[in-house]
Amino acid sequence: MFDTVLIANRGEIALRILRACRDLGLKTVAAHSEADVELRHVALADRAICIGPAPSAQSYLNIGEIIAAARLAGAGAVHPGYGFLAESAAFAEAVEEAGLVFIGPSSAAIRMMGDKVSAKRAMIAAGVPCVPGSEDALPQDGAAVRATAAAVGYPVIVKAAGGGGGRGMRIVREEAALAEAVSLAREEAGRAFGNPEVYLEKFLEHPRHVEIQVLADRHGNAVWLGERDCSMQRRHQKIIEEAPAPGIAREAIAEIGDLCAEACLSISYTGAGTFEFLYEDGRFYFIEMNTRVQVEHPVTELVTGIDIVREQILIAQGEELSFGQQDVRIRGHALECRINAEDPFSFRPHPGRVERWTPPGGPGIRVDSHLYGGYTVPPHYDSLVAKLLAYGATRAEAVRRMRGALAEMEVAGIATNAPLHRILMEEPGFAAGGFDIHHLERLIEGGLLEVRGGDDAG
Ligand code: MV4
Repeated sequence: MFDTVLIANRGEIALRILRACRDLGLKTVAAHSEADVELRHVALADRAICIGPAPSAQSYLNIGEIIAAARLAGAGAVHPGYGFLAESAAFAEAVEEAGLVFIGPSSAAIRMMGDKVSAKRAMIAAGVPCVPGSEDALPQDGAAVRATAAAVGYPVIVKAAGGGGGRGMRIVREEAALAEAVSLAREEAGRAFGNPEVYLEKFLEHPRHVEIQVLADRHGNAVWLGERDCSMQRRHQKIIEEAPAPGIAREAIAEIGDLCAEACLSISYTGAGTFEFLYEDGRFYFIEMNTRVQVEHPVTELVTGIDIVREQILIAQGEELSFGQQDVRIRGHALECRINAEDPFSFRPHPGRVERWTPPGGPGIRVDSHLYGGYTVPPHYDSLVAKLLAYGATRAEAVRRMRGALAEMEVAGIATNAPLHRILMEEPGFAAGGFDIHHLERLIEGGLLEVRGGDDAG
C-alpha cells in the first residue's frame, strides 16, 4: 500500500490532511501554486512541488501537473481535499489510470453523483426520499414540461443536471413563466457546465439544510455519522454549521441515516460522503450528494470522536472500517464558525498580510487554520482562513464557549467576518435554533448589520 500522499489542495484543509497523514505515519507531498510558497503545510510536508502559477486554472486545477508531481515525488496516493478537483470524475480517473490511489470514491461514483439527475434516480431506486419532481431531464416538448410542472404543483424550481451548490437554478411560480425559465436555464447550463440538461422539482419555500455524513469501506460496510445543520448561509456560502440539528427527533435522523448507509452499498460508494437534504415540515428530501470531505466535517468529528480524514485514508488503503453503526454515538453539541478574510458588512474579500494571529483556546475549542503572524493571504483563492469550533455538553454550552472564543480570537492586518459571528451568537433566532436557510438573509435585510455598518470595530 502507499506510504506517501500528495496533497492536491491548499489552506486549512491541506494542513488538516497533512496532520492526518502524519498521525498514520505517512509521508506527504505538498503540491502548491507559486502564490502559496508560504503556506504552513508547504513548510511541514516532506516534500513540496510547485505545480504552476497562482491562478487555480494553471495550478490546483491542472490535472497533468498534479499527476506529474505525484510521479516525480513517488507518491502512491492523492488527497483532493474539497473544492478544486475534489469532485472531478476526470481527475479521479486520471489518478486511477496513473496507477495511483485516489483518496475518495471511484470516478464512476463521482460521475454518477455529479449528474444531479442520475444521482436522484439512484437515490429513488435506493428508497431515499427526494423532492417531488421530474424523474428525468426535462424533454424538449413544451407540453410535456408543462404537464410535469402542473403535476408537481407550483412553485417549481428548475435546476441544471450538471450544476449543484445553487448554481443555475430558477424558481417558477406560474405556468406563464415556465417555458422561458426552462430555455434560459438550459442555455446557462450548457455554457456553465457543458451539459444543457435541466430537471424540475417542487420548490420548498422555507426548508432547513440538513446533511448526513457517511463513511463506506471497500468491504461492503457503510456507516452514517449523524447529521449537520448548515442552514446559516448567505448566497449559498455556509457561515455556521452545527451538530446535532436542533429540534429534530433522533428516530427521524436514524431512519434517514440508515437509508443513506444502505444507499452507499447500493451504488458501491466508498470513502467519505455527504447526503444533502432539505428538511421541511418534519420531512427529509434528498437534493444532492457531495463525494468529498466537506469544510464542516470537524463538527461531526467533535460529536462522534471519529477522525473523518484518517478514515478516508484508511479506506483508501483498503482497510475495513474498525467500527460499526452500533459504535457510533452522538454526544454533546458542536458549532463551527467559518472565519473568512472579508469585510464583515460588505462581504467583500479582504486579503493581505496578517500582522497578528491569536487563536482562542480552552475547553471544547478547536481551531482549524493555516494562519500565522506574518502570513499574507493571497487574493487568488477562497477567503476561508480559519474554522473556529466549539464543543459543549449542550447547545447552550457550545454557544457560550463560542462567544468566549470569538472574544479571545484576534486577527490583525486583514478584515474578517468575526464581528458578524459575534452578532449572530447573540441573535435570538440563532439562540432558539431550527431556523431555515433564509434566516441570515432575512436578518441582513432587516438591518442586522446596519447599526454597526459605519464603524470597523470588532
Ligand atoms: C432547493 C430549494 C428549494 N426547493 N430545491 C440550493 C443549493 C442546492 N444544493 C440546492 N438548493 C436549493 N434547492 C427545492 N426543491 C432551495 C435551495 C436553496 C438552498 C439549499 C440549501 C442551502 C441553501 C440554499 C439557499 C437557497 C436555496
